[in-house]
Amino acid sequence: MKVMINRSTVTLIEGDITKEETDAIVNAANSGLRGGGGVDGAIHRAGGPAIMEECRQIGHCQTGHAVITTGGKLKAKFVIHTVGPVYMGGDKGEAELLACAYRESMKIASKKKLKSISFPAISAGVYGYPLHEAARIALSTIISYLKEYKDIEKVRLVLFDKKTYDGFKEELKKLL
Ligand code: AR6
Repeated sequence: MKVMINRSTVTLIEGDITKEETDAIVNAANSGLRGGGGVDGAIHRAGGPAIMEECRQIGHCQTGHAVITTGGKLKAKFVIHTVGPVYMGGDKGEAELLACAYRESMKIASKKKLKSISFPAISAGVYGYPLHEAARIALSTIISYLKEYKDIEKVRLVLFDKKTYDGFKEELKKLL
């Protein structure tokens, strides 16, 4: 599914983010930037040890913030590592922190003059964020950013399985 927001496109696809050829892919990291399972593990495996070495130098990233490294062996030139919130019932500021993780990632991309970026479903795996809520926050944050800033031309949401893809698709339809 693909929609236009001003002059930018937002595309939902079912797939593996490590295969993306956008300027940057976003990693759903942890605050220690130590690597882990899920999409984080997949990105470090595919990108090789150079990315982890840069993460070690950076050292830390707070929840809702983002940092950038090169893409190592990936086709994407950069990896933007952001840390989504662990879902703890929804009344611990999770929604704002999740929105912040998307916004900060896009801000870094803008600052680096990148034109395209791919996101996974941040916090929707091990961190336990309910899929539909996570999708609504992701999409509404991306759309409002693109309405305000026109520099990023292409945003792709790369969803790992059909259930996640369908959840995002339903929420995107509701937002339009
Ligand atoms: N491409 C795209 N999406 C993927 C891929 C992939 N190759 N692999 C998994 N996903 P998660 P979180 C999906 O758990 O919830 C890590 O250990 C997955 O199906 O990766 O933010 C970190 O180090 C799900 O829909 O991230 C942190 O400790 C989505 O990516 C913690 O997990 C996010 O799931 C972060 O948890």
